[in-house]
Amino acid sequence: MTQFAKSSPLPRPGRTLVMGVVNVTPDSFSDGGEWFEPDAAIAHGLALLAEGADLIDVGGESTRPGAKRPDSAEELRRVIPVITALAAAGAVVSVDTMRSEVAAAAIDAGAVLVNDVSGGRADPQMLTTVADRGVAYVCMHWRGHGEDMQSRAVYDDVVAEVVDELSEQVGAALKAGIGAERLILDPGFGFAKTGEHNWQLLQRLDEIEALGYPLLIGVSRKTFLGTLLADEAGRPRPATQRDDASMALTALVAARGVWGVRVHTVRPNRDAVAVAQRLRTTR
Ligand code: PMM
Repeated sequence: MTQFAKSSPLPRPGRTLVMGVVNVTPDSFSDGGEWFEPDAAIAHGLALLAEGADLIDVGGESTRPGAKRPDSAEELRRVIPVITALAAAGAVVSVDTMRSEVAAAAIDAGAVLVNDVSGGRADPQMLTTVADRGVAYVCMHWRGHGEDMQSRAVYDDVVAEVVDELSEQVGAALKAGIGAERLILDPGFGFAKTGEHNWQLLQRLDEIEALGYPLLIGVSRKTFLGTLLADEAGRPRPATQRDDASMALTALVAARGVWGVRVHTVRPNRDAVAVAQRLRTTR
């Protein structure tokens, strides 16, 4: 198990970390409803842990385009029992939330990383909450909530604009007091991005890496892979049948040494990381 203590620098074990996803939601695009009951979510998290997940990311709000937000009481009801149980079982837990209130309760329940897909833009208290608690923070590129985010997928140069906007978000995080050694960046694949934007970001990942922070890559099961793998009639490949393609991308980004991948299946992605790592370290 990767050591990931509060108030200490991020673990960097020399290979890409694998973050397994537990969506405690009725409506996530990739696995909506499958793990909505707390017992099912806990069992799923434990299964991912047994497969070798370095972290378990627990979320209670679907961020799919067009999704309606649960209120914070409902989000807390969804995630806190699951985080409590997984942390007690020894998992390194991250909480996928845009709300400072949920982040704070999740940290109290044992989470050691806050994965904020809004990168501090959704809740003005988020950055100071994370700074005060001294936990690690995933700062993702974000332009707005799910209900209208795809209308914001307009760029002259997506990579340059993501770099600029993420730099702004990083500046705010540092100003709020989050230690640079606890920051992880994420380009936000599919968040106010078309498939073409996602491919450009993957192609030019070096420009995001140049910001100098560890990178988390979340492409698992996303729509652009469904489009890539569409059948002859043009029907996109369903989300749960995109895992092999997701794993291929894991191998490619692990080969360049990204800090982590956020994925729905753990064992095949751990294997992909092992292959990439073996090649990377062969002289
Ligand atoms: N994607 C989703 C949710 N949370 N967090 C980070 N850091 N990066 C992502 O790309 C990301 C995320 C949406 O996917 P899901 O509904 O399958 O969880």
